[in-house]
Amino acid sequence: MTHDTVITGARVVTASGATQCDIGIRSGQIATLGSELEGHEVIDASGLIALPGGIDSHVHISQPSGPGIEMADDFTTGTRSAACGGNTTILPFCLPEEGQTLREAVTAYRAKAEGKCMTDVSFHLIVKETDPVTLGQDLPALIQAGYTSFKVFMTYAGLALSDRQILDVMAVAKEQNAMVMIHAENEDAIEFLRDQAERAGETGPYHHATTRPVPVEREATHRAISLAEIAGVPLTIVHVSNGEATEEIVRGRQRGMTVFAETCPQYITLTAQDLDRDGFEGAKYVCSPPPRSSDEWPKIWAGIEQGAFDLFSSDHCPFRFNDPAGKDAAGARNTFRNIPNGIPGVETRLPILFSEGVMKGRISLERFAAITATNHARLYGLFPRKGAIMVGADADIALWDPCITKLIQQADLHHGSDYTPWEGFEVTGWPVRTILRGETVMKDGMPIGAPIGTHLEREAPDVLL
Ligand code: DUC
Ligand code: ZN
Ligand code: ZN
Repeated sequence: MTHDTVITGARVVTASGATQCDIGIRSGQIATLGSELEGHEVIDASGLIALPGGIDSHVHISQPSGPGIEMADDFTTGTRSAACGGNTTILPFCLPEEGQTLREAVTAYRAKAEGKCMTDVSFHLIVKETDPVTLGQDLPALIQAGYTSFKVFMTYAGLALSDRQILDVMAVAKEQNAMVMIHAENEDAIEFLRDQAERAGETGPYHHATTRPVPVEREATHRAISLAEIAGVPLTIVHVSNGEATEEIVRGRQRGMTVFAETCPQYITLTAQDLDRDGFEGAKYVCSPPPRSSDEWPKIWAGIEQGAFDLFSSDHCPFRFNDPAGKDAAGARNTFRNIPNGIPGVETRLPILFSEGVMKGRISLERFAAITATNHARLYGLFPRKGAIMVGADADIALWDPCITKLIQQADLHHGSDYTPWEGFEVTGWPVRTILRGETVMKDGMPIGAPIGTHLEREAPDVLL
């Protein structure tokens, strides 16, 4: 039987190996991997690399961010940018607004995304309340409905949970077989350092970094893993920024804990000194945990290379720079405390890792596929439908040209933010075509076609990576 589309000539890479073959696509799924396949449409991918479409499992879009603050991306621009960066699925967080229940928040997010997306989407929940209705009814019902992962915070007033609350939430995850993701930074320690800094007049963007030093993250990482051990649940530590936190993860595993870890491009390419740029420029780099010293980069690379990190995500959390609803919020120039936390990066995540990791010989293409797509699908209940180029999976494929060398520039990106933290950063290798369920959604840097992205219900996490 012929195919709707055949991709010929590419080197086809999965997490478990690479080969030269044709990819035959029928009804949006991969029907055949073989040679001399026939199709109505033939995509000549000679010289290109076919990778599983990227899955970015850590993205913030249209998230409520406080009075007067607005995220730079809605689902139209966020998923457009994701598709142009070689992604076919993203997992944004669903944060209830003040007074909204978790279920109401999910309904509202689904409505915001409906009909707008150029990638498939699925939502992690954010649990910020531990009242009986949330933990006894809403959370179990939502997990059963396919929202099988949620994030809890150890920092931020209004979001941070106490240790007891985290344990109570973990107990629900255990009962319902869901994945707990944790933002590990010690809120009391940050508050102590922030008060000290402000009293000393140290209020510029750079002091966002000095008031969230490595021990703040290391201690919380250790505590999070200990709490998961006490509750008897697997855990994912998101956005790990430094070597000492990574050591805590490795030690937890050595004790027998099932703990997964994620890192992001900012922790191998940016530093705290970026927050110290002239004037208010440093605000462009304010995110949490903050970028560290470049001494930490090799430690994060060792974790990427040797397996401490299972996931490489963007933590795309975009605000506009020249905007009172963004980085230039009321009071932000008076103290770093008021600068919205987060940086854009969904479009540049994959090119940065491809260039710095694969092209510089630090990681194999197979490992690239694992930490940018396959592991995300497994951990968050999307495998085998997503995350691999294999028969029966959705035909979610990114075609990469490893010969393109270019400078990352805001002018070429498709997000809603007005800057990129990687302006002028040179990369080799760029996705030239993104295919979602057999349909091309990006070609040669341009988004294509209607927003065909759909919402994905998810299965339980596969913790046997
Ligand atoms: N944590 C995130 O995961 N994203 C942006 C800001 C933050 O603190
Ligand atoms: Zn976080
Ligand atoms: Zn985040």
